[in-house]
Amino acid sequence: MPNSTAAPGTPTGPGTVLQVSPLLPDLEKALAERYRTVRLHELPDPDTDLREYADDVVAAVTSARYGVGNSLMDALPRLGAIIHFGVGYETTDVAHARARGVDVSNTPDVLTDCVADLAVGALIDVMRGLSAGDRYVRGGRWGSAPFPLASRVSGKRIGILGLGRIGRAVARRFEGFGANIAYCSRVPVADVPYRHLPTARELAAECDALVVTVAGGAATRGLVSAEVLEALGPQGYLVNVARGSVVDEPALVAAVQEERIAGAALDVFADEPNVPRELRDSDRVVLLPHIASATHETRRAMGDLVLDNLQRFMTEGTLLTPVP
Ligand code: 8YV
Repeated sequence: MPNSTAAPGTPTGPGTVLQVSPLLPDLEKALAERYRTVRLHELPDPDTDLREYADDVVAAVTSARYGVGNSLMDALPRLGAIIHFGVGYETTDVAHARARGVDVSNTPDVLTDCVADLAVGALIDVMRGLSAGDRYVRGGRWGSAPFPLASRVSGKRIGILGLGRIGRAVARRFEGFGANIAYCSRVPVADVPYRHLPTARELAAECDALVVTVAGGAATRGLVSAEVLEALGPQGYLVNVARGSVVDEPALVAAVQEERIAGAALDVFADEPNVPRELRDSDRVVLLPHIASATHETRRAMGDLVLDNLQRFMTEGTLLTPVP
């Protein structure tokens, strides 16, 4: 029988793993083979049906998109770990988890290269008009109207908003483009050769392209405001591979429509999968369905890191990559 009085964080007996959201098929299979796993999202009536398992759940596996809400956490008396598939974990209230003795992990590092690759590709796309050029050829317009000239990428001033692992990887890549790189973060980062600017507005005013790589959550909500977009200006481009919440989306829509910025390449949105019609209708915007980490290699590595965290927790009661 599960010990319903065990302190959170203490894996007494094997315990049940709660899978909170859909995950990669291979990861779901491994969870089901290795642990007694309950898929919350597949229960006919999750709130009621969970009661049958709640006392036995010791770990929850979820994705950056869903996290674990406080009421779910509170319904699981033996919960000791929340393991996220993804580097972002703003959908889980970490302070609430810690207060309950629940440890939290994410999947850093393994996705850094792919996210940085995509940020660079997205900026080249919007500045050189790759997707727009593709639409032009497919639409049979080649030959009837000239394709407009684009903006050079090499040698430009690139501003990185949030110089964490992903921001640094983006910066390193743009070094190869002879870019002049500056960044904004709460405190200057030691050991980087890039110029630090204290505010997003100052950074935007001093760059040709602003690449957003800062973590999501309350602290960064609306950081790319109307004022920041104004500072970026009609020759400036925005790339967002972080979270839709970081950008004031209505302000961005207005800036795109009124041609107050040159363009934007967006992998994330305020209300995914819903993308404002004004953005979908604009040729100055490159739109991607939140795919920055979505390669076979990286998603496999993220899944492996989830399993490694879970195994460590189930055997030793600790996590391999706890969130800071
Ligand atoms: C994934 C992400 O799309 O790592 C993150 O924070 O946003 C992406 O890598 C996400 O984990 C899937 O839910």
